[in-house]
Amino acid sequence: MNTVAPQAAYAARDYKSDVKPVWCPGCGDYSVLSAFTKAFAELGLPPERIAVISGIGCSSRIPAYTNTYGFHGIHGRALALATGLKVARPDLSVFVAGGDGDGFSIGGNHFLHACRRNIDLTYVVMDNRVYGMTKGQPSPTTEPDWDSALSPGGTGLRPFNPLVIALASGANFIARGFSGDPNACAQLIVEAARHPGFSFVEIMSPCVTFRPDQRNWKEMVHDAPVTATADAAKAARRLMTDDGFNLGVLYKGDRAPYQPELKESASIADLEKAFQT
Ligand SMILES: Cc1ncc(C[n+]2csc(CCOP(=O)(O)OP(=O)(O)O)c2C)c(N)n1
Ligand code: SF4
Repeated sequence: MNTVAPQAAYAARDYKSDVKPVWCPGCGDYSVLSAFTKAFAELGLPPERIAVISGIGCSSRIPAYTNTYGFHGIHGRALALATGLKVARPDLSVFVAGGDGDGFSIGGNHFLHACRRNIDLTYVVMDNRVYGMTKGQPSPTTEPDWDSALSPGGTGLRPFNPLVIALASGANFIARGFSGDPNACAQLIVEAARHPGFSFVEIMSPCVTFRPDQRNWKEMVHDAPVTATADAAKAARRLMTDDGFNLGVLYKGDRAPYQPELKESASIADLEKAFQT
């Protein structure tokens, strides 16, 4: 990551905006916001050297609540925006935040290619296995038997395993956290940001309104019994048999990040002229 030398000591509060979050009381995303600001303080980055980019969803509101640069973009396009920004401004530390619907449904294709490109970005998905903002539709990570008014009897569909897909697509760092432990999540974000290339952190963040059953996650999560591996085949075997509740850094690859050389681009007027001929 293109971090700059810390110029002053920062506290987590220095990265909080004065916009009050509108999440439901008890939503896991409050803790993820706190994890982000703690991580920024630990990284010692001046707010103006950070950009937080998101799509649309409850979780995608994060940029409004941080006082770094930010862009609350369009649904499923956070990684496309962040890729363009990082390529144009490699001096910025670019963080991407969003939900499982944003990242794996409408944004699924961008997720695959962001992993494949391995640009130096830190992508944090607040996975609540539901579309919270639009009132409870199943997402790609929803359990097949989750019965709800909008999916009576469950979808019956096999859920997506984002960590396995990230690994197969080329992500260079893969971790899972739980919002119930914001300090541990902050550490994962710090480690992800320091690791070169595309880092993917899934944070299990309960939607207490549409998935009150997820309050049980605090009893189900546990530290991964193994330390992170750099061996993709070994990581694949572990992730394929993962119970979905293992927390920690699960894969740390050594692929060199992609950073295209910046070239002087043609002006719009020149491009228009070229198209007309
Ligand atoms: C192009 C487009 N399609 C659909 C929507 C409606 N929409 C807004 S947020 C959302 C899903 C949000 O779910 P998720 O990303 O899981 O975030 P959460 O709200 O659970 O944090 C959808 C379908 C939209 N805003 N734009
Ligand atoms: S609907 Fe769910 S995800 Fe959205 S703010 Fe409420 S608890 Fe959080």
